[in-house]
Amino acid sequence: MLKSILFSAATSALLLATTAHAAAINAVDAFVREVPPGSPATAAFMTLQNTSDTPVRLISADNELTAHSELHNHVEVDGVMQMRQIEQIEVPANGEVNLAPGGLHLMLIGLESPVRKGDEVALTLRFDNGDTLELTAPVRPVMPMSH
Ligand SMILES: [Cu+2]
Repeated sequence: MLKSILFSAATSALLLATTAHAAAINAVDAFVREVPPGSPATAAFMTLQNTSDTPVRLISADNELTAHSELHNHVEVDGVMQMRQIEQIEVPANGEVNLAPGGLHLMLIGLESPVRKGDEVALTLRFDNGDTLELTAPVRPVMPMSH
């Protein structure tokens, strides 16, 4: 009996040790753009910070509001800013990348209910080093964008 208790305690300690590795990526100042009722999509913005010595890439995301989340950037085409879906967003080693209105962003596509200031949206970010980051972003109004 004692032996099995000791064994299970040791197993638990081992599990804790393996899951408690330091995450390389932090997300700060995350927020989701307030959009008028009926909008088909909104966007999430944040600063991703990498505290490790190797670049880490954001490769996919989920959000609690819509079935689809896409990584987007803005590019200028013939003097007009357009959104483009991109494969990944790199966070440089010991550096950071800004997801901000008019630039990189996480697109939340397929809204079925309004997104209002004061709401909070749970986001899950997945990185190419195997890390997953869960965060909650408050909804805020943003100055009008080109899309
Ligand atoms: Cu977009």
